[in-house]
Amino acid sequence: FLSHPQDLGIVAVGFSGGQGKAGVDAAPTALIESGLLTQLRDELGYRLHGHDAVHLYTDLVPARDPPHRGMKNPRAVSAVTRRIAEQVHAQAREGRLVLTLGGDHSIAIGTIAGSASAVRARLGRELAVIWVDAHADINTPETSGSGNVHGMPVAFLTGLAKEETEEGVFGWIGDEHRISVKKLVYIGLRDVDAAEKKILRENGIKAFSMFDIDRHGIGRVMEMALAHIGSDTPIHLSFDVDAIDPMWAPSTGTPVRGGLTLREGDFICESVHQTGSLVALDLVEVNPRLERDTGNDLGANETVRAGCSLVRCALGESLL
Ligand code: HAR
Ligand code: MN
Ligand code: MN
Ligand code: MN
Repeated sequence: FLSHPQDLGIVAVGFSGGQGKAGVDAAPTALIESGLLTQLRDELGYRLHGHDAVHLYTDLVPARDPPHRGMKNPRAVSAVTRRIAEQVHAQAREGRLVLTLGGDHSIAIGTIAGSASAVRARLGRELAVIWVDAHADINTPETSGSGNVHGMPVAFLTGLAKEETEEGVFGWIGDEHRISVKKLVYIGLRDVDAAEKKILRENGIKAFSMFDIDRHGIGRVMEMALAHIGSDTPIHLSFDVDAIDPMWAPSTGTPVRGGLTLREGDFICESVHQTGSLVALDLVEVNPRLERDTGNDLGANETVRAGCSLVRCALGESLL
């Protein structure tokens, strides 16, 4: 689906307003400083575009941003994700693979809106999404207990949550930006709110929890996940580092024990790469500050290292 498969559009996003913990905004710089982009260029042979800037979008954050439908920082998240959608769309329109380095998971409202609209415009196709996460991130503003928008992106992207009018805070999200619940697959779930379980059930959304991975093994789960999407469908992989067990990725805002091993995470990325259908990739929720501030530099570094490995695997490092 890519006209320039060796060209990689980079969108580095230091944004943390979708949740309450500072430090996730420092992830793109930490990932880049640990050598990720150099590796993609020198070892995997990608031509990089847009990699000169880490976007903080401070100009888009309003001084006053009171809750809207219970959402925290609604205008900031809306303005930033809208800008991200434009950036991702512009890269994807060129037929490039797009890599977004977050940032908290609210930014996926922008990345997926941007790649879904570009895939529609460029190929007339619907985008499939593989969402790898401990969490389902499918709360509506009304079902969310936290008000954190990083727990809601999938609801906005599938149209399960909407604004009444285009003037509403997230009113810029239109049909061209949305994905079908039928083309969405979850992997790694283990901390899903009761209201989210109801949403998954009622909409028949395909989800492979940690239970399914233990039962079938990650190999079979990936076969089933990719079969559900169907071959010959462009894929956006949105990878929340908290899907990986805190043993390897402790430096993240909402760690949940009992997660994927590092190898299972890499395997998911390798399997998606192998389809040849990957058009966009997000790596989110790396927060290098959390462990560092408690004196655990190792925990922060390991998390960054896990993130780099996932990205390289999705971009073909394991190919022989
Ligand atoms: N479900 C909870 C909420 O809505 C926690 C969501 C945590 N989300 C992330 N991203 N860390 O996956 O607030
Ligand atoms: Mn998430
Ligand atoms: Mn998560
Ligand atoms: Mn929970």
